[in-house]
Amino acid sequence: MSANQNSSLASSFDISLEKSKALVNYSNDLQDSAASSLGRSSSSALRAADVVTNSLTASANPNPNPYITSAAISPDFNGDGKTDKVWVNSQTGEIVIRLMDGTKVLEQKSLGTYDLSSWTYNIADFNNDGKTDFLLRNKTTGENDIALMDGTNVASFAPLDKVDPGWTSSIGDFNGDRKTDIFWHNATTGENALWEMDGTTVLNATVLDTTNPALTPTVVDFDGNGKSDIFWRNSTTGENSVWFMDGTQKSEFALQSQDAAWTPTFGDFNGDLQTDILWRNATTGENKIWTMNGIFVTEGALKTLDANWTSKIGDFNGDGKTDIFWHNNTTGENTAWLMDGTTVSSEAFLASNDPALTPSLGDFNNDGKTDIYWRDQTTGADKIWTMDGTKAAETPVAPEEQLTPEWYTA
Ligand SMILES: [Ca+2]
Ligand SMILES: [Ca+2]
Ligand SMILES: [Ca+2]
Ligand SMILES: [Ca+2]
Repeated sequence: MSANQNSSLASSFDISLEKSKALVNYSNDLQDSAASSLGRSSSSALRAADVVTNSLTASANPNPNPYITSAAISPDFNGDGKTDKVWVNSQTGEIVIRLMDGTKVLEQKSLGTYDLSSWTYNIADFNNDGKTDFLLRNKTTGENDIALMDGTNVASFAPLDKVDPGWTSSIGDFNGDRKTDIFWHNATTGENALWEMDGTTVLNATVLDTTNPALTPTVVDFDGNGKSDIFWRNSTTGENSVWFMDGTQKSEFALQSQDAAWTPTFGDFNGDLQTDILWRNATTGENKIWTMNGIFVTEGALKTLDANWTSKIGDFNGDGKTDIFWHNNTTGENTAWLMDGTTVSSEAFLASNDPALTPSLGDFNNDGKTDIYWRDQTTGADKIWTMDGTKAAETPVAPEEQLTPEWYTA
């Protein structure tokens, strides 16, 4: 990184202590949703054959599903197939990247300091080099910047046009060139736009149809054609629909309604590279899966778990079929459901731990199996569960690598 790039990356130092933590949570939400929506990257996007034949995007990671291996979805700044971690200091606004090597930190570097009350980020892979990049957005000024990463270094940094506050960015690959594009949505007006990207260049900026402001978009790939689609949900009426995208062209279809009590999470539970939906009813605790084939839905009911349980998705046995990790925020109990489409093929009975610990998922050792990072926000004594199907091996994070409580990770 040149001194210039460094200073522009770190140009905003206006620190707001009160709001910083809220922003970190927002960033976490962004990254959570990035991790849970298949189509939004060059990822679900990628057909299996392409992954094998394209040396640029052929990941070092042995998992057969690009959802797990794509650097646009799971942070991997050096492209070694091992998930890396982004840390944000809620007091100073400093952002630090840690390249992971299993349960150890390979290398770390600061990206500078940001006003966390204004700045948010998406991870992406804008140039399809298999190394995670950043889209940085200032939701106060509307400023947008791209940082193309090479390990912990910023290989290229470029400002994009401003987009008014009120617009939110999502990432996907709408034209199937495996370079992340930016989908813009204004939740107040329902306006939508698409920027097709090539590295730091906006190839085309296109205004799409305006939607009912009650609709919330999620980027998916329901037909598995390597071009992202948009799932629209009206969380008040429960109505659902989809835009199948081919670049900026769309075909719109209605899907079955699910009343407002149901919340969708996205995965690929049968490993066919078509995004599927885990529906959870937080009131009744009911869970069910929709495996998608275009607009055709196969529904299967799963076990009921009470409202204290929250889910995250990963692939713990490395078979390319998304599994579900459940954590009980009250009791600290944990379990993992290894999935085969709409059925649970195997259930793990994992150890309980302090309910205050926060799990985040990634494959830190590049064996194709998602691992679990446990953040102890109070003591900093984090630990990593290296997963192998229904088994977890626990390793504490080394004392010299522990981070103080003001550091948050997604
Ligand atoms: Ca890595
Ligand atoms: Ca699927
Ligand atoms: Ca699996
Ligand atoms: Ca692993």
